[in-house]
Amino acid sequence: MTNRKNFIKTTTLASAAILLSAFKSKADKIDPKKITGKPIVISTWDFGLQANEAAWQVLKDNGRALDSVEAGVKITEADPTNQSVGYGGRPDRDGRVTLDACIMDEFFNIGSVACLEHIMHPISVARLVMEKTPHVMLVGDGALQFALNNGFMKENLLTDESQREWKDWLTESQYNPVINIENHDTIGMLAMDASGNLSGACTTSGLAYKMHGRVGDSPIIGAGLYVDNEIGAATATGIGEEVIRIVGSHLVVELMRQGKSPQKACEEAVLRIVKLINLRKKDLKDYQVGFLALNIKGETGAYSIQKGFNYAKYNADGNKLFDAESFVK
Ligand code: SD4
Repeated sequence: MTNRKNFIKTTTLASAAILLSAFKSKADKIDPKKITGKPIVISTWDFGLQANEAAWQVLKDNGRALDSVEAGVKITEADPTNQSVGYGGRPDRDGRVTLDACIMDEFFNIGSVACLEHIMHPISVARLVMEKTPHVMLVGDGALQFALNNGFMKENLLTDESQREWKDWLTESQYNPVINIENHDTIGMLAMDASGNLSGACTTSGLAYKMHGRVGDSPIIGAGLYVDNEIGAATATGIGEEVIRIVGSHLVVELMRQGKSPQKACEEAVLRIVKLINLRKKDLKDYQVGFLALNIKGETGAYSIQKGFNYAKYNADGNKLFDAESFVK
């Protein structure tokens, strides 16, 4: 007689097999040879152009999308002139540069770090969390210890320029992020490689002069980044609290699953945020959020609340910068 334990074991195995075959048969329907728009990489803001160059080096040699997004955003992380990502990032109100990053591949592998200090490449630590630990997210001291144990160097990430600006800010200590300026430098990058597989990466120092310990959307899988290899991928930039509220990148991917184009999906996610800002009786002019999306056909979309959001796209046509449409014209 089948006892309960065996029954559970058999039914669990059977459901796993059904799920796997459903997953496989759906994936089988997509013939990667028929995807014309690959390889492709897109990333947020104008410095995405430079990051795309590094990502493209990997993609053009038939490299993996995962390797391309890591290589791409590392360029931005190491750039001291970019004051919202990695080295040179604006500090929190205590003068500490704390970094958030996450990465996701075509197998739903995910890794993330938040509130990580002193490490130039949080994206690579996030990848290591994904590949070497049973966890998906490490934060603060734990993330730093993990990085140091794995050979990352402890560095001072606060540049003279960012320190000077922070000291100026301290004289008034007004916490009013200036849209498109103090919160406009996060890099979110999405790529599809020559095999038709998707990956994404997102990395930031977060909002300038945030409270110590504040974590935004960028390291939160589903909020700042989401990738579903059968559907597409999305990433976000702007005020992370608003993105988290609607689990934005996951929402964009789910809208694409329902048949929306990447453009329509980004627009609908932005409209959702606008609706909630109005519902909470906040002033829309204080908010900027932008979404960027890529589907498995290689189509892209981008939309933001305010004007000023742009993104870089590198495909067979070259590496170009595009202005996103916005809700406020
Ligand atoms: C955050 N979303 O920490 C990030 C900031 C950002 O472009 O995207 N800036 O909320």
